[in-house]
Amino acid sequence: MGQYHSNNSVMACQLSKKFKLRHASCRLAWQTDLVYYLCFGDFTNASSGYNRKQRTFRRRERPMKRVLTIQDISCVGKCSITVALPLISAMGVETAILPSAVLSTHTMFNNFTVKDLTDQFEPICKHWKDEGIEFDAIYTGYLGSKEQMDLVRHIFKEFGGEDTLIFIDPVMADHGKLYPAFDEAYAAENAKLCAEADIIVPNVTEACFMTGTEYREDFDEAYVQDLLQKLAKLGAKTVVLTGIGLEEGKNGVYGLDTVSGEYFSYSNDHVDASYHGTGDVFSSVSVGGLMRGLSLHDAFALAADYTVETIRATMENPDKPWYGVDFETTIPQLVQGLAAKL
Ligand code: PXL
Repeated sequence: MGQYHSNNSVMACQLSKKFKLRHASCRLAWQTDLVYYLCFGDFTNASSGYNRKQRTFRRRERPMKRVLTIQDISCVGKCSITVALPLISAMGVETAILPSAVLSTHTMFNNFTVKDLTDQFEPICKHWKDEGIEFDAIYTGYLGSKEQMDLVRHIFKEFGGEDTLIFIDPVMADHGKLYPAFDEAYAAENAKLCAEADIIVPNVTEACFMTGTEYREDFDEAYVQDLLQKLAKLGAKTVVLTGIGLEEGKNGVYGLDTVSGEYFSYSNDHVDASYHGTGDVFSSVSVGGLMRGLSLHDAFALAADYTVETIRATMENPDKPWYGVDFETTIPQLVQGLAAKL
């Protein structure tokens, strides 16, 4: 597992210069915040600091939240980072990326190429540490290997303070099957990683693989609640199942707050179409909403509504894309939907 040592001897002579620079930039940031406060009477999205210990969102005085998302870059295919970056940014949240791999396309295409970037995690994170960079949330999606998950766990420790939201989408399977790159051992590792999270958002297939539960297409509320209880035992604080339709023609999320023991749910119309990357759309909007200070319920509702709206828009596209959704056309609605909930 990688360690992030800082090479103090090499850097010693530059430290005082660096400190002065950083001090100056902090002062500038503080002054910018103050000017903003005096002009608008509030900080842009200052109410969304997430306190891990107290599990509350408290006021923080950073005018724009910064999310780190760790997942692959699929150059073509509209998933992972190419979805997270535009959507979270459009929601007014800075989006930093740590690419886990570069693929020519996502893995539903044939003959895709892959360049694993695990060896870049350590130097990139070391540089961030040296620069004093912090994150308000760390959001992980599709990862490539157990080794990467170990490094991600380390990143949670290094960059995940009390106020940092850890949001894990354990992307690895759908419709009862693991994606081509993964096996059951990978699912077991994903289950261990989920123990570190504040919020996890598996679909039913992923939840079944992580908890050793038999997968069912046709399920009822008792099955969903049982699955949530098993997920809760993995250790995350809030566990949310996506793709849950308990009523005819409905689809949505069903979650459990493991501290209060309360279940919650939200559903929208079921749209009879399946596209890659819709889970990434849902997770990205949820993270963006939480960073903008929305409650869990409002963030998930916004994400569910936006995902349905985007699937509908995609179905209207005469080109009939099969590999990803046309989120580009619905970004204005996302921004409006967010504004209505703020
Ligand atoms: O959207 C999930 C996803 C992310 N990244 C890659 C994928 C997939 C789903 O197939 O292949 C590389």
